[in-house]
Amino acid sequence: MKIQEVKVFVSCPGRNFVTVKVITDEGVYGLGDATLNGREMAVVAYLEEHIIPCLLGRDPQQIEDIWQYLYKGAYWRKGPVTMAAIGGIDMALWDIKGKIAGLPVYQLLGGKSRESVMVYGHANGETIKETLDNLGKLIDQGFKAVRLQCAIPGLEGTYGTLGEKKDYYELQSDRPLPPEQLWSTSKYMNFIPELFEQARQQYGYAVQLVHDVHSRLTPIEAANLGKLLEPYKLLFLEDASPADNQDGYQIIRNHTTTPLAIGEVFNTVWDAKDLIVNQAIDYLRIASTHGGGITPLKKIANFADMFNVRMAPHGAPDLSPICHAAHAHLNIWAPNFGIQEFIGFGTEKLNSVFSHPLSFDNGYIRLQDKPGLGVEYHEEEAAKYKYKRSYLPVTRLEDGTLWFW
Ligand code: GCO
Ligand code: MG
Repeated sequence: MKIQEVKVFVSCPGRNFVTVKVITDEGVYGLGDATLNGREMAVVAYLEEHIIPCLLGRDPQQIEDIWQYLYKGAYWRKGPVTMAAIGGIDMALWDIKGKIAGLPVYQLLGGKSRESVMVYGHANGETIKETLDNLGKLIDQGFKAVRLQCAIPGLEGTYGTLGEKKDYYELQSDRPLPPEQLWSTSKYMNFIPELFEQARQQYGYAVQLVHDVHSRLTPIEAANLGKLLEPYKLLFLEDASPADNQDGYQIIRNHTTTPLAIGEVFNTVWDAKDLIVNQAIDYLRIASTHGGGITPLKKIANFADMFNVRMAPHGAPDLSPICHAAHAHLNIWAPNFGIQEFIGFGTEKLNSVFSHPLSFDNGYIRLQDKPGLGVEYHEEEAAKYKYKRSYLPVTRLEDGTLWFW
């Protein structure tokens, strides 16, 4: 069996998705997600110019060797563009292997460790009341865990709280440059504990709660926030601080027992090695797409397991259903699976482009048994939705200073 052709599609059924299709000379094909939000076309160029020519004629069943060739064989290793490109190819190769074997990918990884995958939803709001009303709605839908994000009074457009009202992505159709948002650590720190205080008063402790800081705090500020939130027993505090310097997490860890999650911007195990070995975090959020595919994610999960770190893959809507399916297979298998972020199955438009094997059942994701990843990509539908340039927002302090993402 040989790789005959690799196609790259960019489509925008609501958001931009980069989809890879690896086609073999025997007709079997595989699909992968190579979407890098806001940098989509850089990955397309990397795939078309630097990866695809090297793949033609190779045996698609040699997943490990192809991964090593694309990662270790390249002088310019790592980075989000490179790893998303490799991730898209790797997923497609696992999809092919599953189709050849007639088995779902989780069976190839080692089989089921559980029947279904626990998820957390998102409750966002412009006020505490709105956020908590949305929490109530998710609990009614069966969610056992929910992330709470609320706009900070006095700070316009806090990231992650605009929800369906005015999505930051939609805001950009007539604003082709990155939107700008304000940040004030003191306003935030003085407000967030109240959100969780009221959440616990209203809904008790049965529901698991999560909060995403989006890397806006320094380690000592994050340590302080972790302490302030301890009474509310979070499942985890996400991206409390950037981890470009992994040592920073030791400062947070030394001061608080609030569990910590990080990793949605990580690309290789090296971004997390010290965090894992020093047991400075509890959940690792690296995505299959951005971490180079299923091959490295399996190894990272096994490595993290030795240090009591559980997997909680990034599940934002800017990852395509192919990545969500890859996560479902990994999550069903991983002995140290923790929880999956889940924001719903998307719009009709999205579902006309991708069919997937996932369903939501009372707080859990179920995965239908299909060979490979179980996703279909409808090329004609996809062609209707052209790529649209988009940016993630930029953050500034109130005096104009550019701040951490
Ligand atoms: C999350 C994330 C997202 C990201 C987005 C970037 O926890 O889901 O923080 O909101 O910012 O996916 O592309
Ligand atoms: Mg996040």
